[in-house]
Amino acid sequence: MSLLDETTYDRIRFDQWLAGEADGRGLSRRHLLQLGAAALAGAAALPAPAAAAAGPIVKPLPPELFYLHGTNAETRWEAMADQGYLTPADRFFVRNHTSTPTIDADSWRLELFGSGLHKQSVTFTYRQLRRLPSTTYDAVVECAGNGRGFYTTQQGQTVSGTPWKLGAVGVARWRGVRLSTVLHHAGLRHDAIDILPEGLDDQWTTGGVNLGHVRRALPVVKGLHDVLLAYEMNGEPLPPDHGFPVRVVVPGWIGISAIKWLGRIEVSATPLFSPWNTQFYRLFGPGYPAEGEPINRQVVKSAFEIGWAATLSTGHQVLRGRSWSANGPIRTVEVSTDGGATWQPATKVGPGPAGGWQRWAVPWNPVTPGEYILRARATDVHGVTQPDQAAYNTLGYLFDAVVAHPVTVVAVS
Ligand SMILES: Nc1nc2c(c(=O)[nH]1)N[C@H]1C(S)=C(S)[C@@H](COP(=O)(O)O)O[C@H]1N2
Ligand SMILES: [Mo]
Repeated sequence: MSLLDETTYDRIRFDQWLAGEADGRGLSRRHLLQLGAAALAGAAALPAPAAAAAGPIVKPLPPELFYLHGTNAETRWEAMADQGYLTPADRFFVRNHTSTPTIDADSWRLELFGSGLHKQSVTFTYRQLRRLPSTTYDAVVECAGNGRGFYTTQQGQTVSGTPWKLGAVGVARWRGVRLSTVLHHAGLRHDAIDILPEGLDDQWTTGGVNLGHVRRALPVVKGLHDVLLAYEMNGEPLPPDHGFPVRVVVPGWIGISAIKWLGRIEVSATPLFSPWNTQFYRLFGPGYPAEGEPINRQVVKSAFEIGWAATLSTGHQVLRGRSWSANGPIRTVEVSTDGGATWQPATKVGPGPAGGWQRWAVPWNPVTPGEYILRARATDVHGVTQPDQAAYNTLGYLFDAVVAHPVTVVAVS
């Protein structure tokens, strides 16, 4: 059992939290158990965000690149056609609990504090962070609710939360300083076990309860392993919507771990927890205990780089898409254009490293105009294949089923 594994970690901390050993900051067990019953009401009952003058998202959101969902913007998959391996920042999805804050890098400070440090508190300026040795890697950021809309539209089930199609995912090249470097500079005690990064965006209120700043705990072992405090995305300073001046990147873990607009990190010698561990990002519903199951790592998914219900032409063409898995690289992708009766293997395009995605292509030659359903089904290196049905949970996380993608084929005139 390794705390590097999100499920193991969550299970252990949750038990500690129930036993009163983990600091849940004001969350009561009674409150949590109500959630089992009320999970459906949870995210759906979000009050409209206080309208910031500039709107919740700063960057342009042209309708050909994004679907809008309240404070969030979803990448349209047709906007990934003809793009390279990385998702360009101008079309990367945005998931904001409230609004993108405006932060001045010169006056910004990162504060580390808590019982896991030798000193009471240590602060870093933006300049100081940028002077520390840097690391660059490519990593997926994917919302745990990506694909949620298909629980309803494809499986006829009621879920709460943003009804994303498959566009709440992106891969970027992140550059920054390793959290391990920052922790060592700050003076990490050997008995430190948990860290809790917290955002500088507004506190979040849901169901009439102010849950405070967006934050989610992770174990020090994961923090020392591969977590990055990123200040660049695809070779440019982080855009405001993606966490300027500094965000957390947690490879393999669900999107909520990647705290944007990082302001404070609690480092603790005792277990830490937040509502983003106990109340959200858990699996609730029939078949799950009242207190929910810890969420697993992200699941295997595939998407065509084609618009939803797009119009295509008869004749020779190439269908392109991407598949990804948090378990490791993608081994195979199969595509069906005939309602799942037959499947043909797709050809891999370019690299498909662990922690990223695999681009693929398959030729198609529809002769007859009409309505078609495209399906793509990936299998990862561990042999995990996308199922026909995703396992239902009320908050609609981890949709992994093969998606039935409708297109209309018209005759070329
Ligand atoms: N401070 C802060 N960090 C945050 C969030 C947020 O609302 N506030 N949203 C989280 C969620 S749920 C996801 S999926 C990712 C999305 O990252 P992106 O907006 O850069 O795509 O950021 C995470 N980090
Ligand atoms: Mo998310």
